Amino acid sequence: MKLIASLTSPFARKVRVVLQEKGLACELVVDIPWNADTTVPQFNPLGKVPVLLCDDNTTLFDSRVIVEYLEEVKPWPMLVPAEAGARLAVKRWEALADGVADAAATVFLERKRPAAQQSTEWIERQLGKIRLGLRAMNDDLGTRAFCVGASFSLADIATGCTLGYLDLRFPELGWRNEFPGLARLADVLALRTAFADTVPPA
Ligand SMILES: N[C@@H](CCC(=O)N[C@@H](CS)C(=O)NCC(=O)O)C(=O)O
Repeated sequence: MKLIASLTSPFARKVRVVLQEKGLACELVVDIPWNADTTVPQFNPLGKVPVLLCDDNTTLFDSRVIVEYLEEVKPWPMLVPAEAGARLAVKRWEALADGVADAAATVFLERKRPAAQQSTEWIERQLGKIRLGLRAMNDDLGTRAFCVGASFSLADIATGCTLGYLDLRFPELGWRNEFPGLARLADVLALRTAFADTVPPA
């Protein structure tokens, strides 16, 4: 298997953490989809990373599909619970964490446009999603050690990757002060090898 990914993408990081947690070998092909020489559209018509090239030449995207595939390929350690209620809760967390990362990436890109073309209304709308999303996750987490139930899951991975992306792109946000539960979770996740090995480069 090969994973086409950029090193700063929170979605690609989620897949890389899952691969490592499961002990699955996969060649990493770094490709920045914004560069003129990107090969990503050859594998994903949407031009987005991550893309997984399977050994039978199938291409898989997006990150949620890839993670579901990896869970099938190697069910242990189990990152998505088998029980329906817990499974839905994990998928919901993943959707929320990915949504916050999406809003953050949108703000990052909007702020890179020439100042005269930027929409402050659009940026505020996305920042609102980030704030409300973080608040919902922090409230849901409460004092538990993990996002869903009593064990580490894909929900923690998705959340950790989104928080890592906020640290990278929005250090001024100060989310740790406002959301201490998430800060505690991020500190615990940072101790895992899979997280430490995939910290996005500054
Ligand atoms: N929902 C997708 C989101 C992927 C995504 O937005 N990737 C960004 C990098 S963080 C990208 O490749 N953007 C390039 C583009 O939009 O053209 C997933 O989970 O894989």
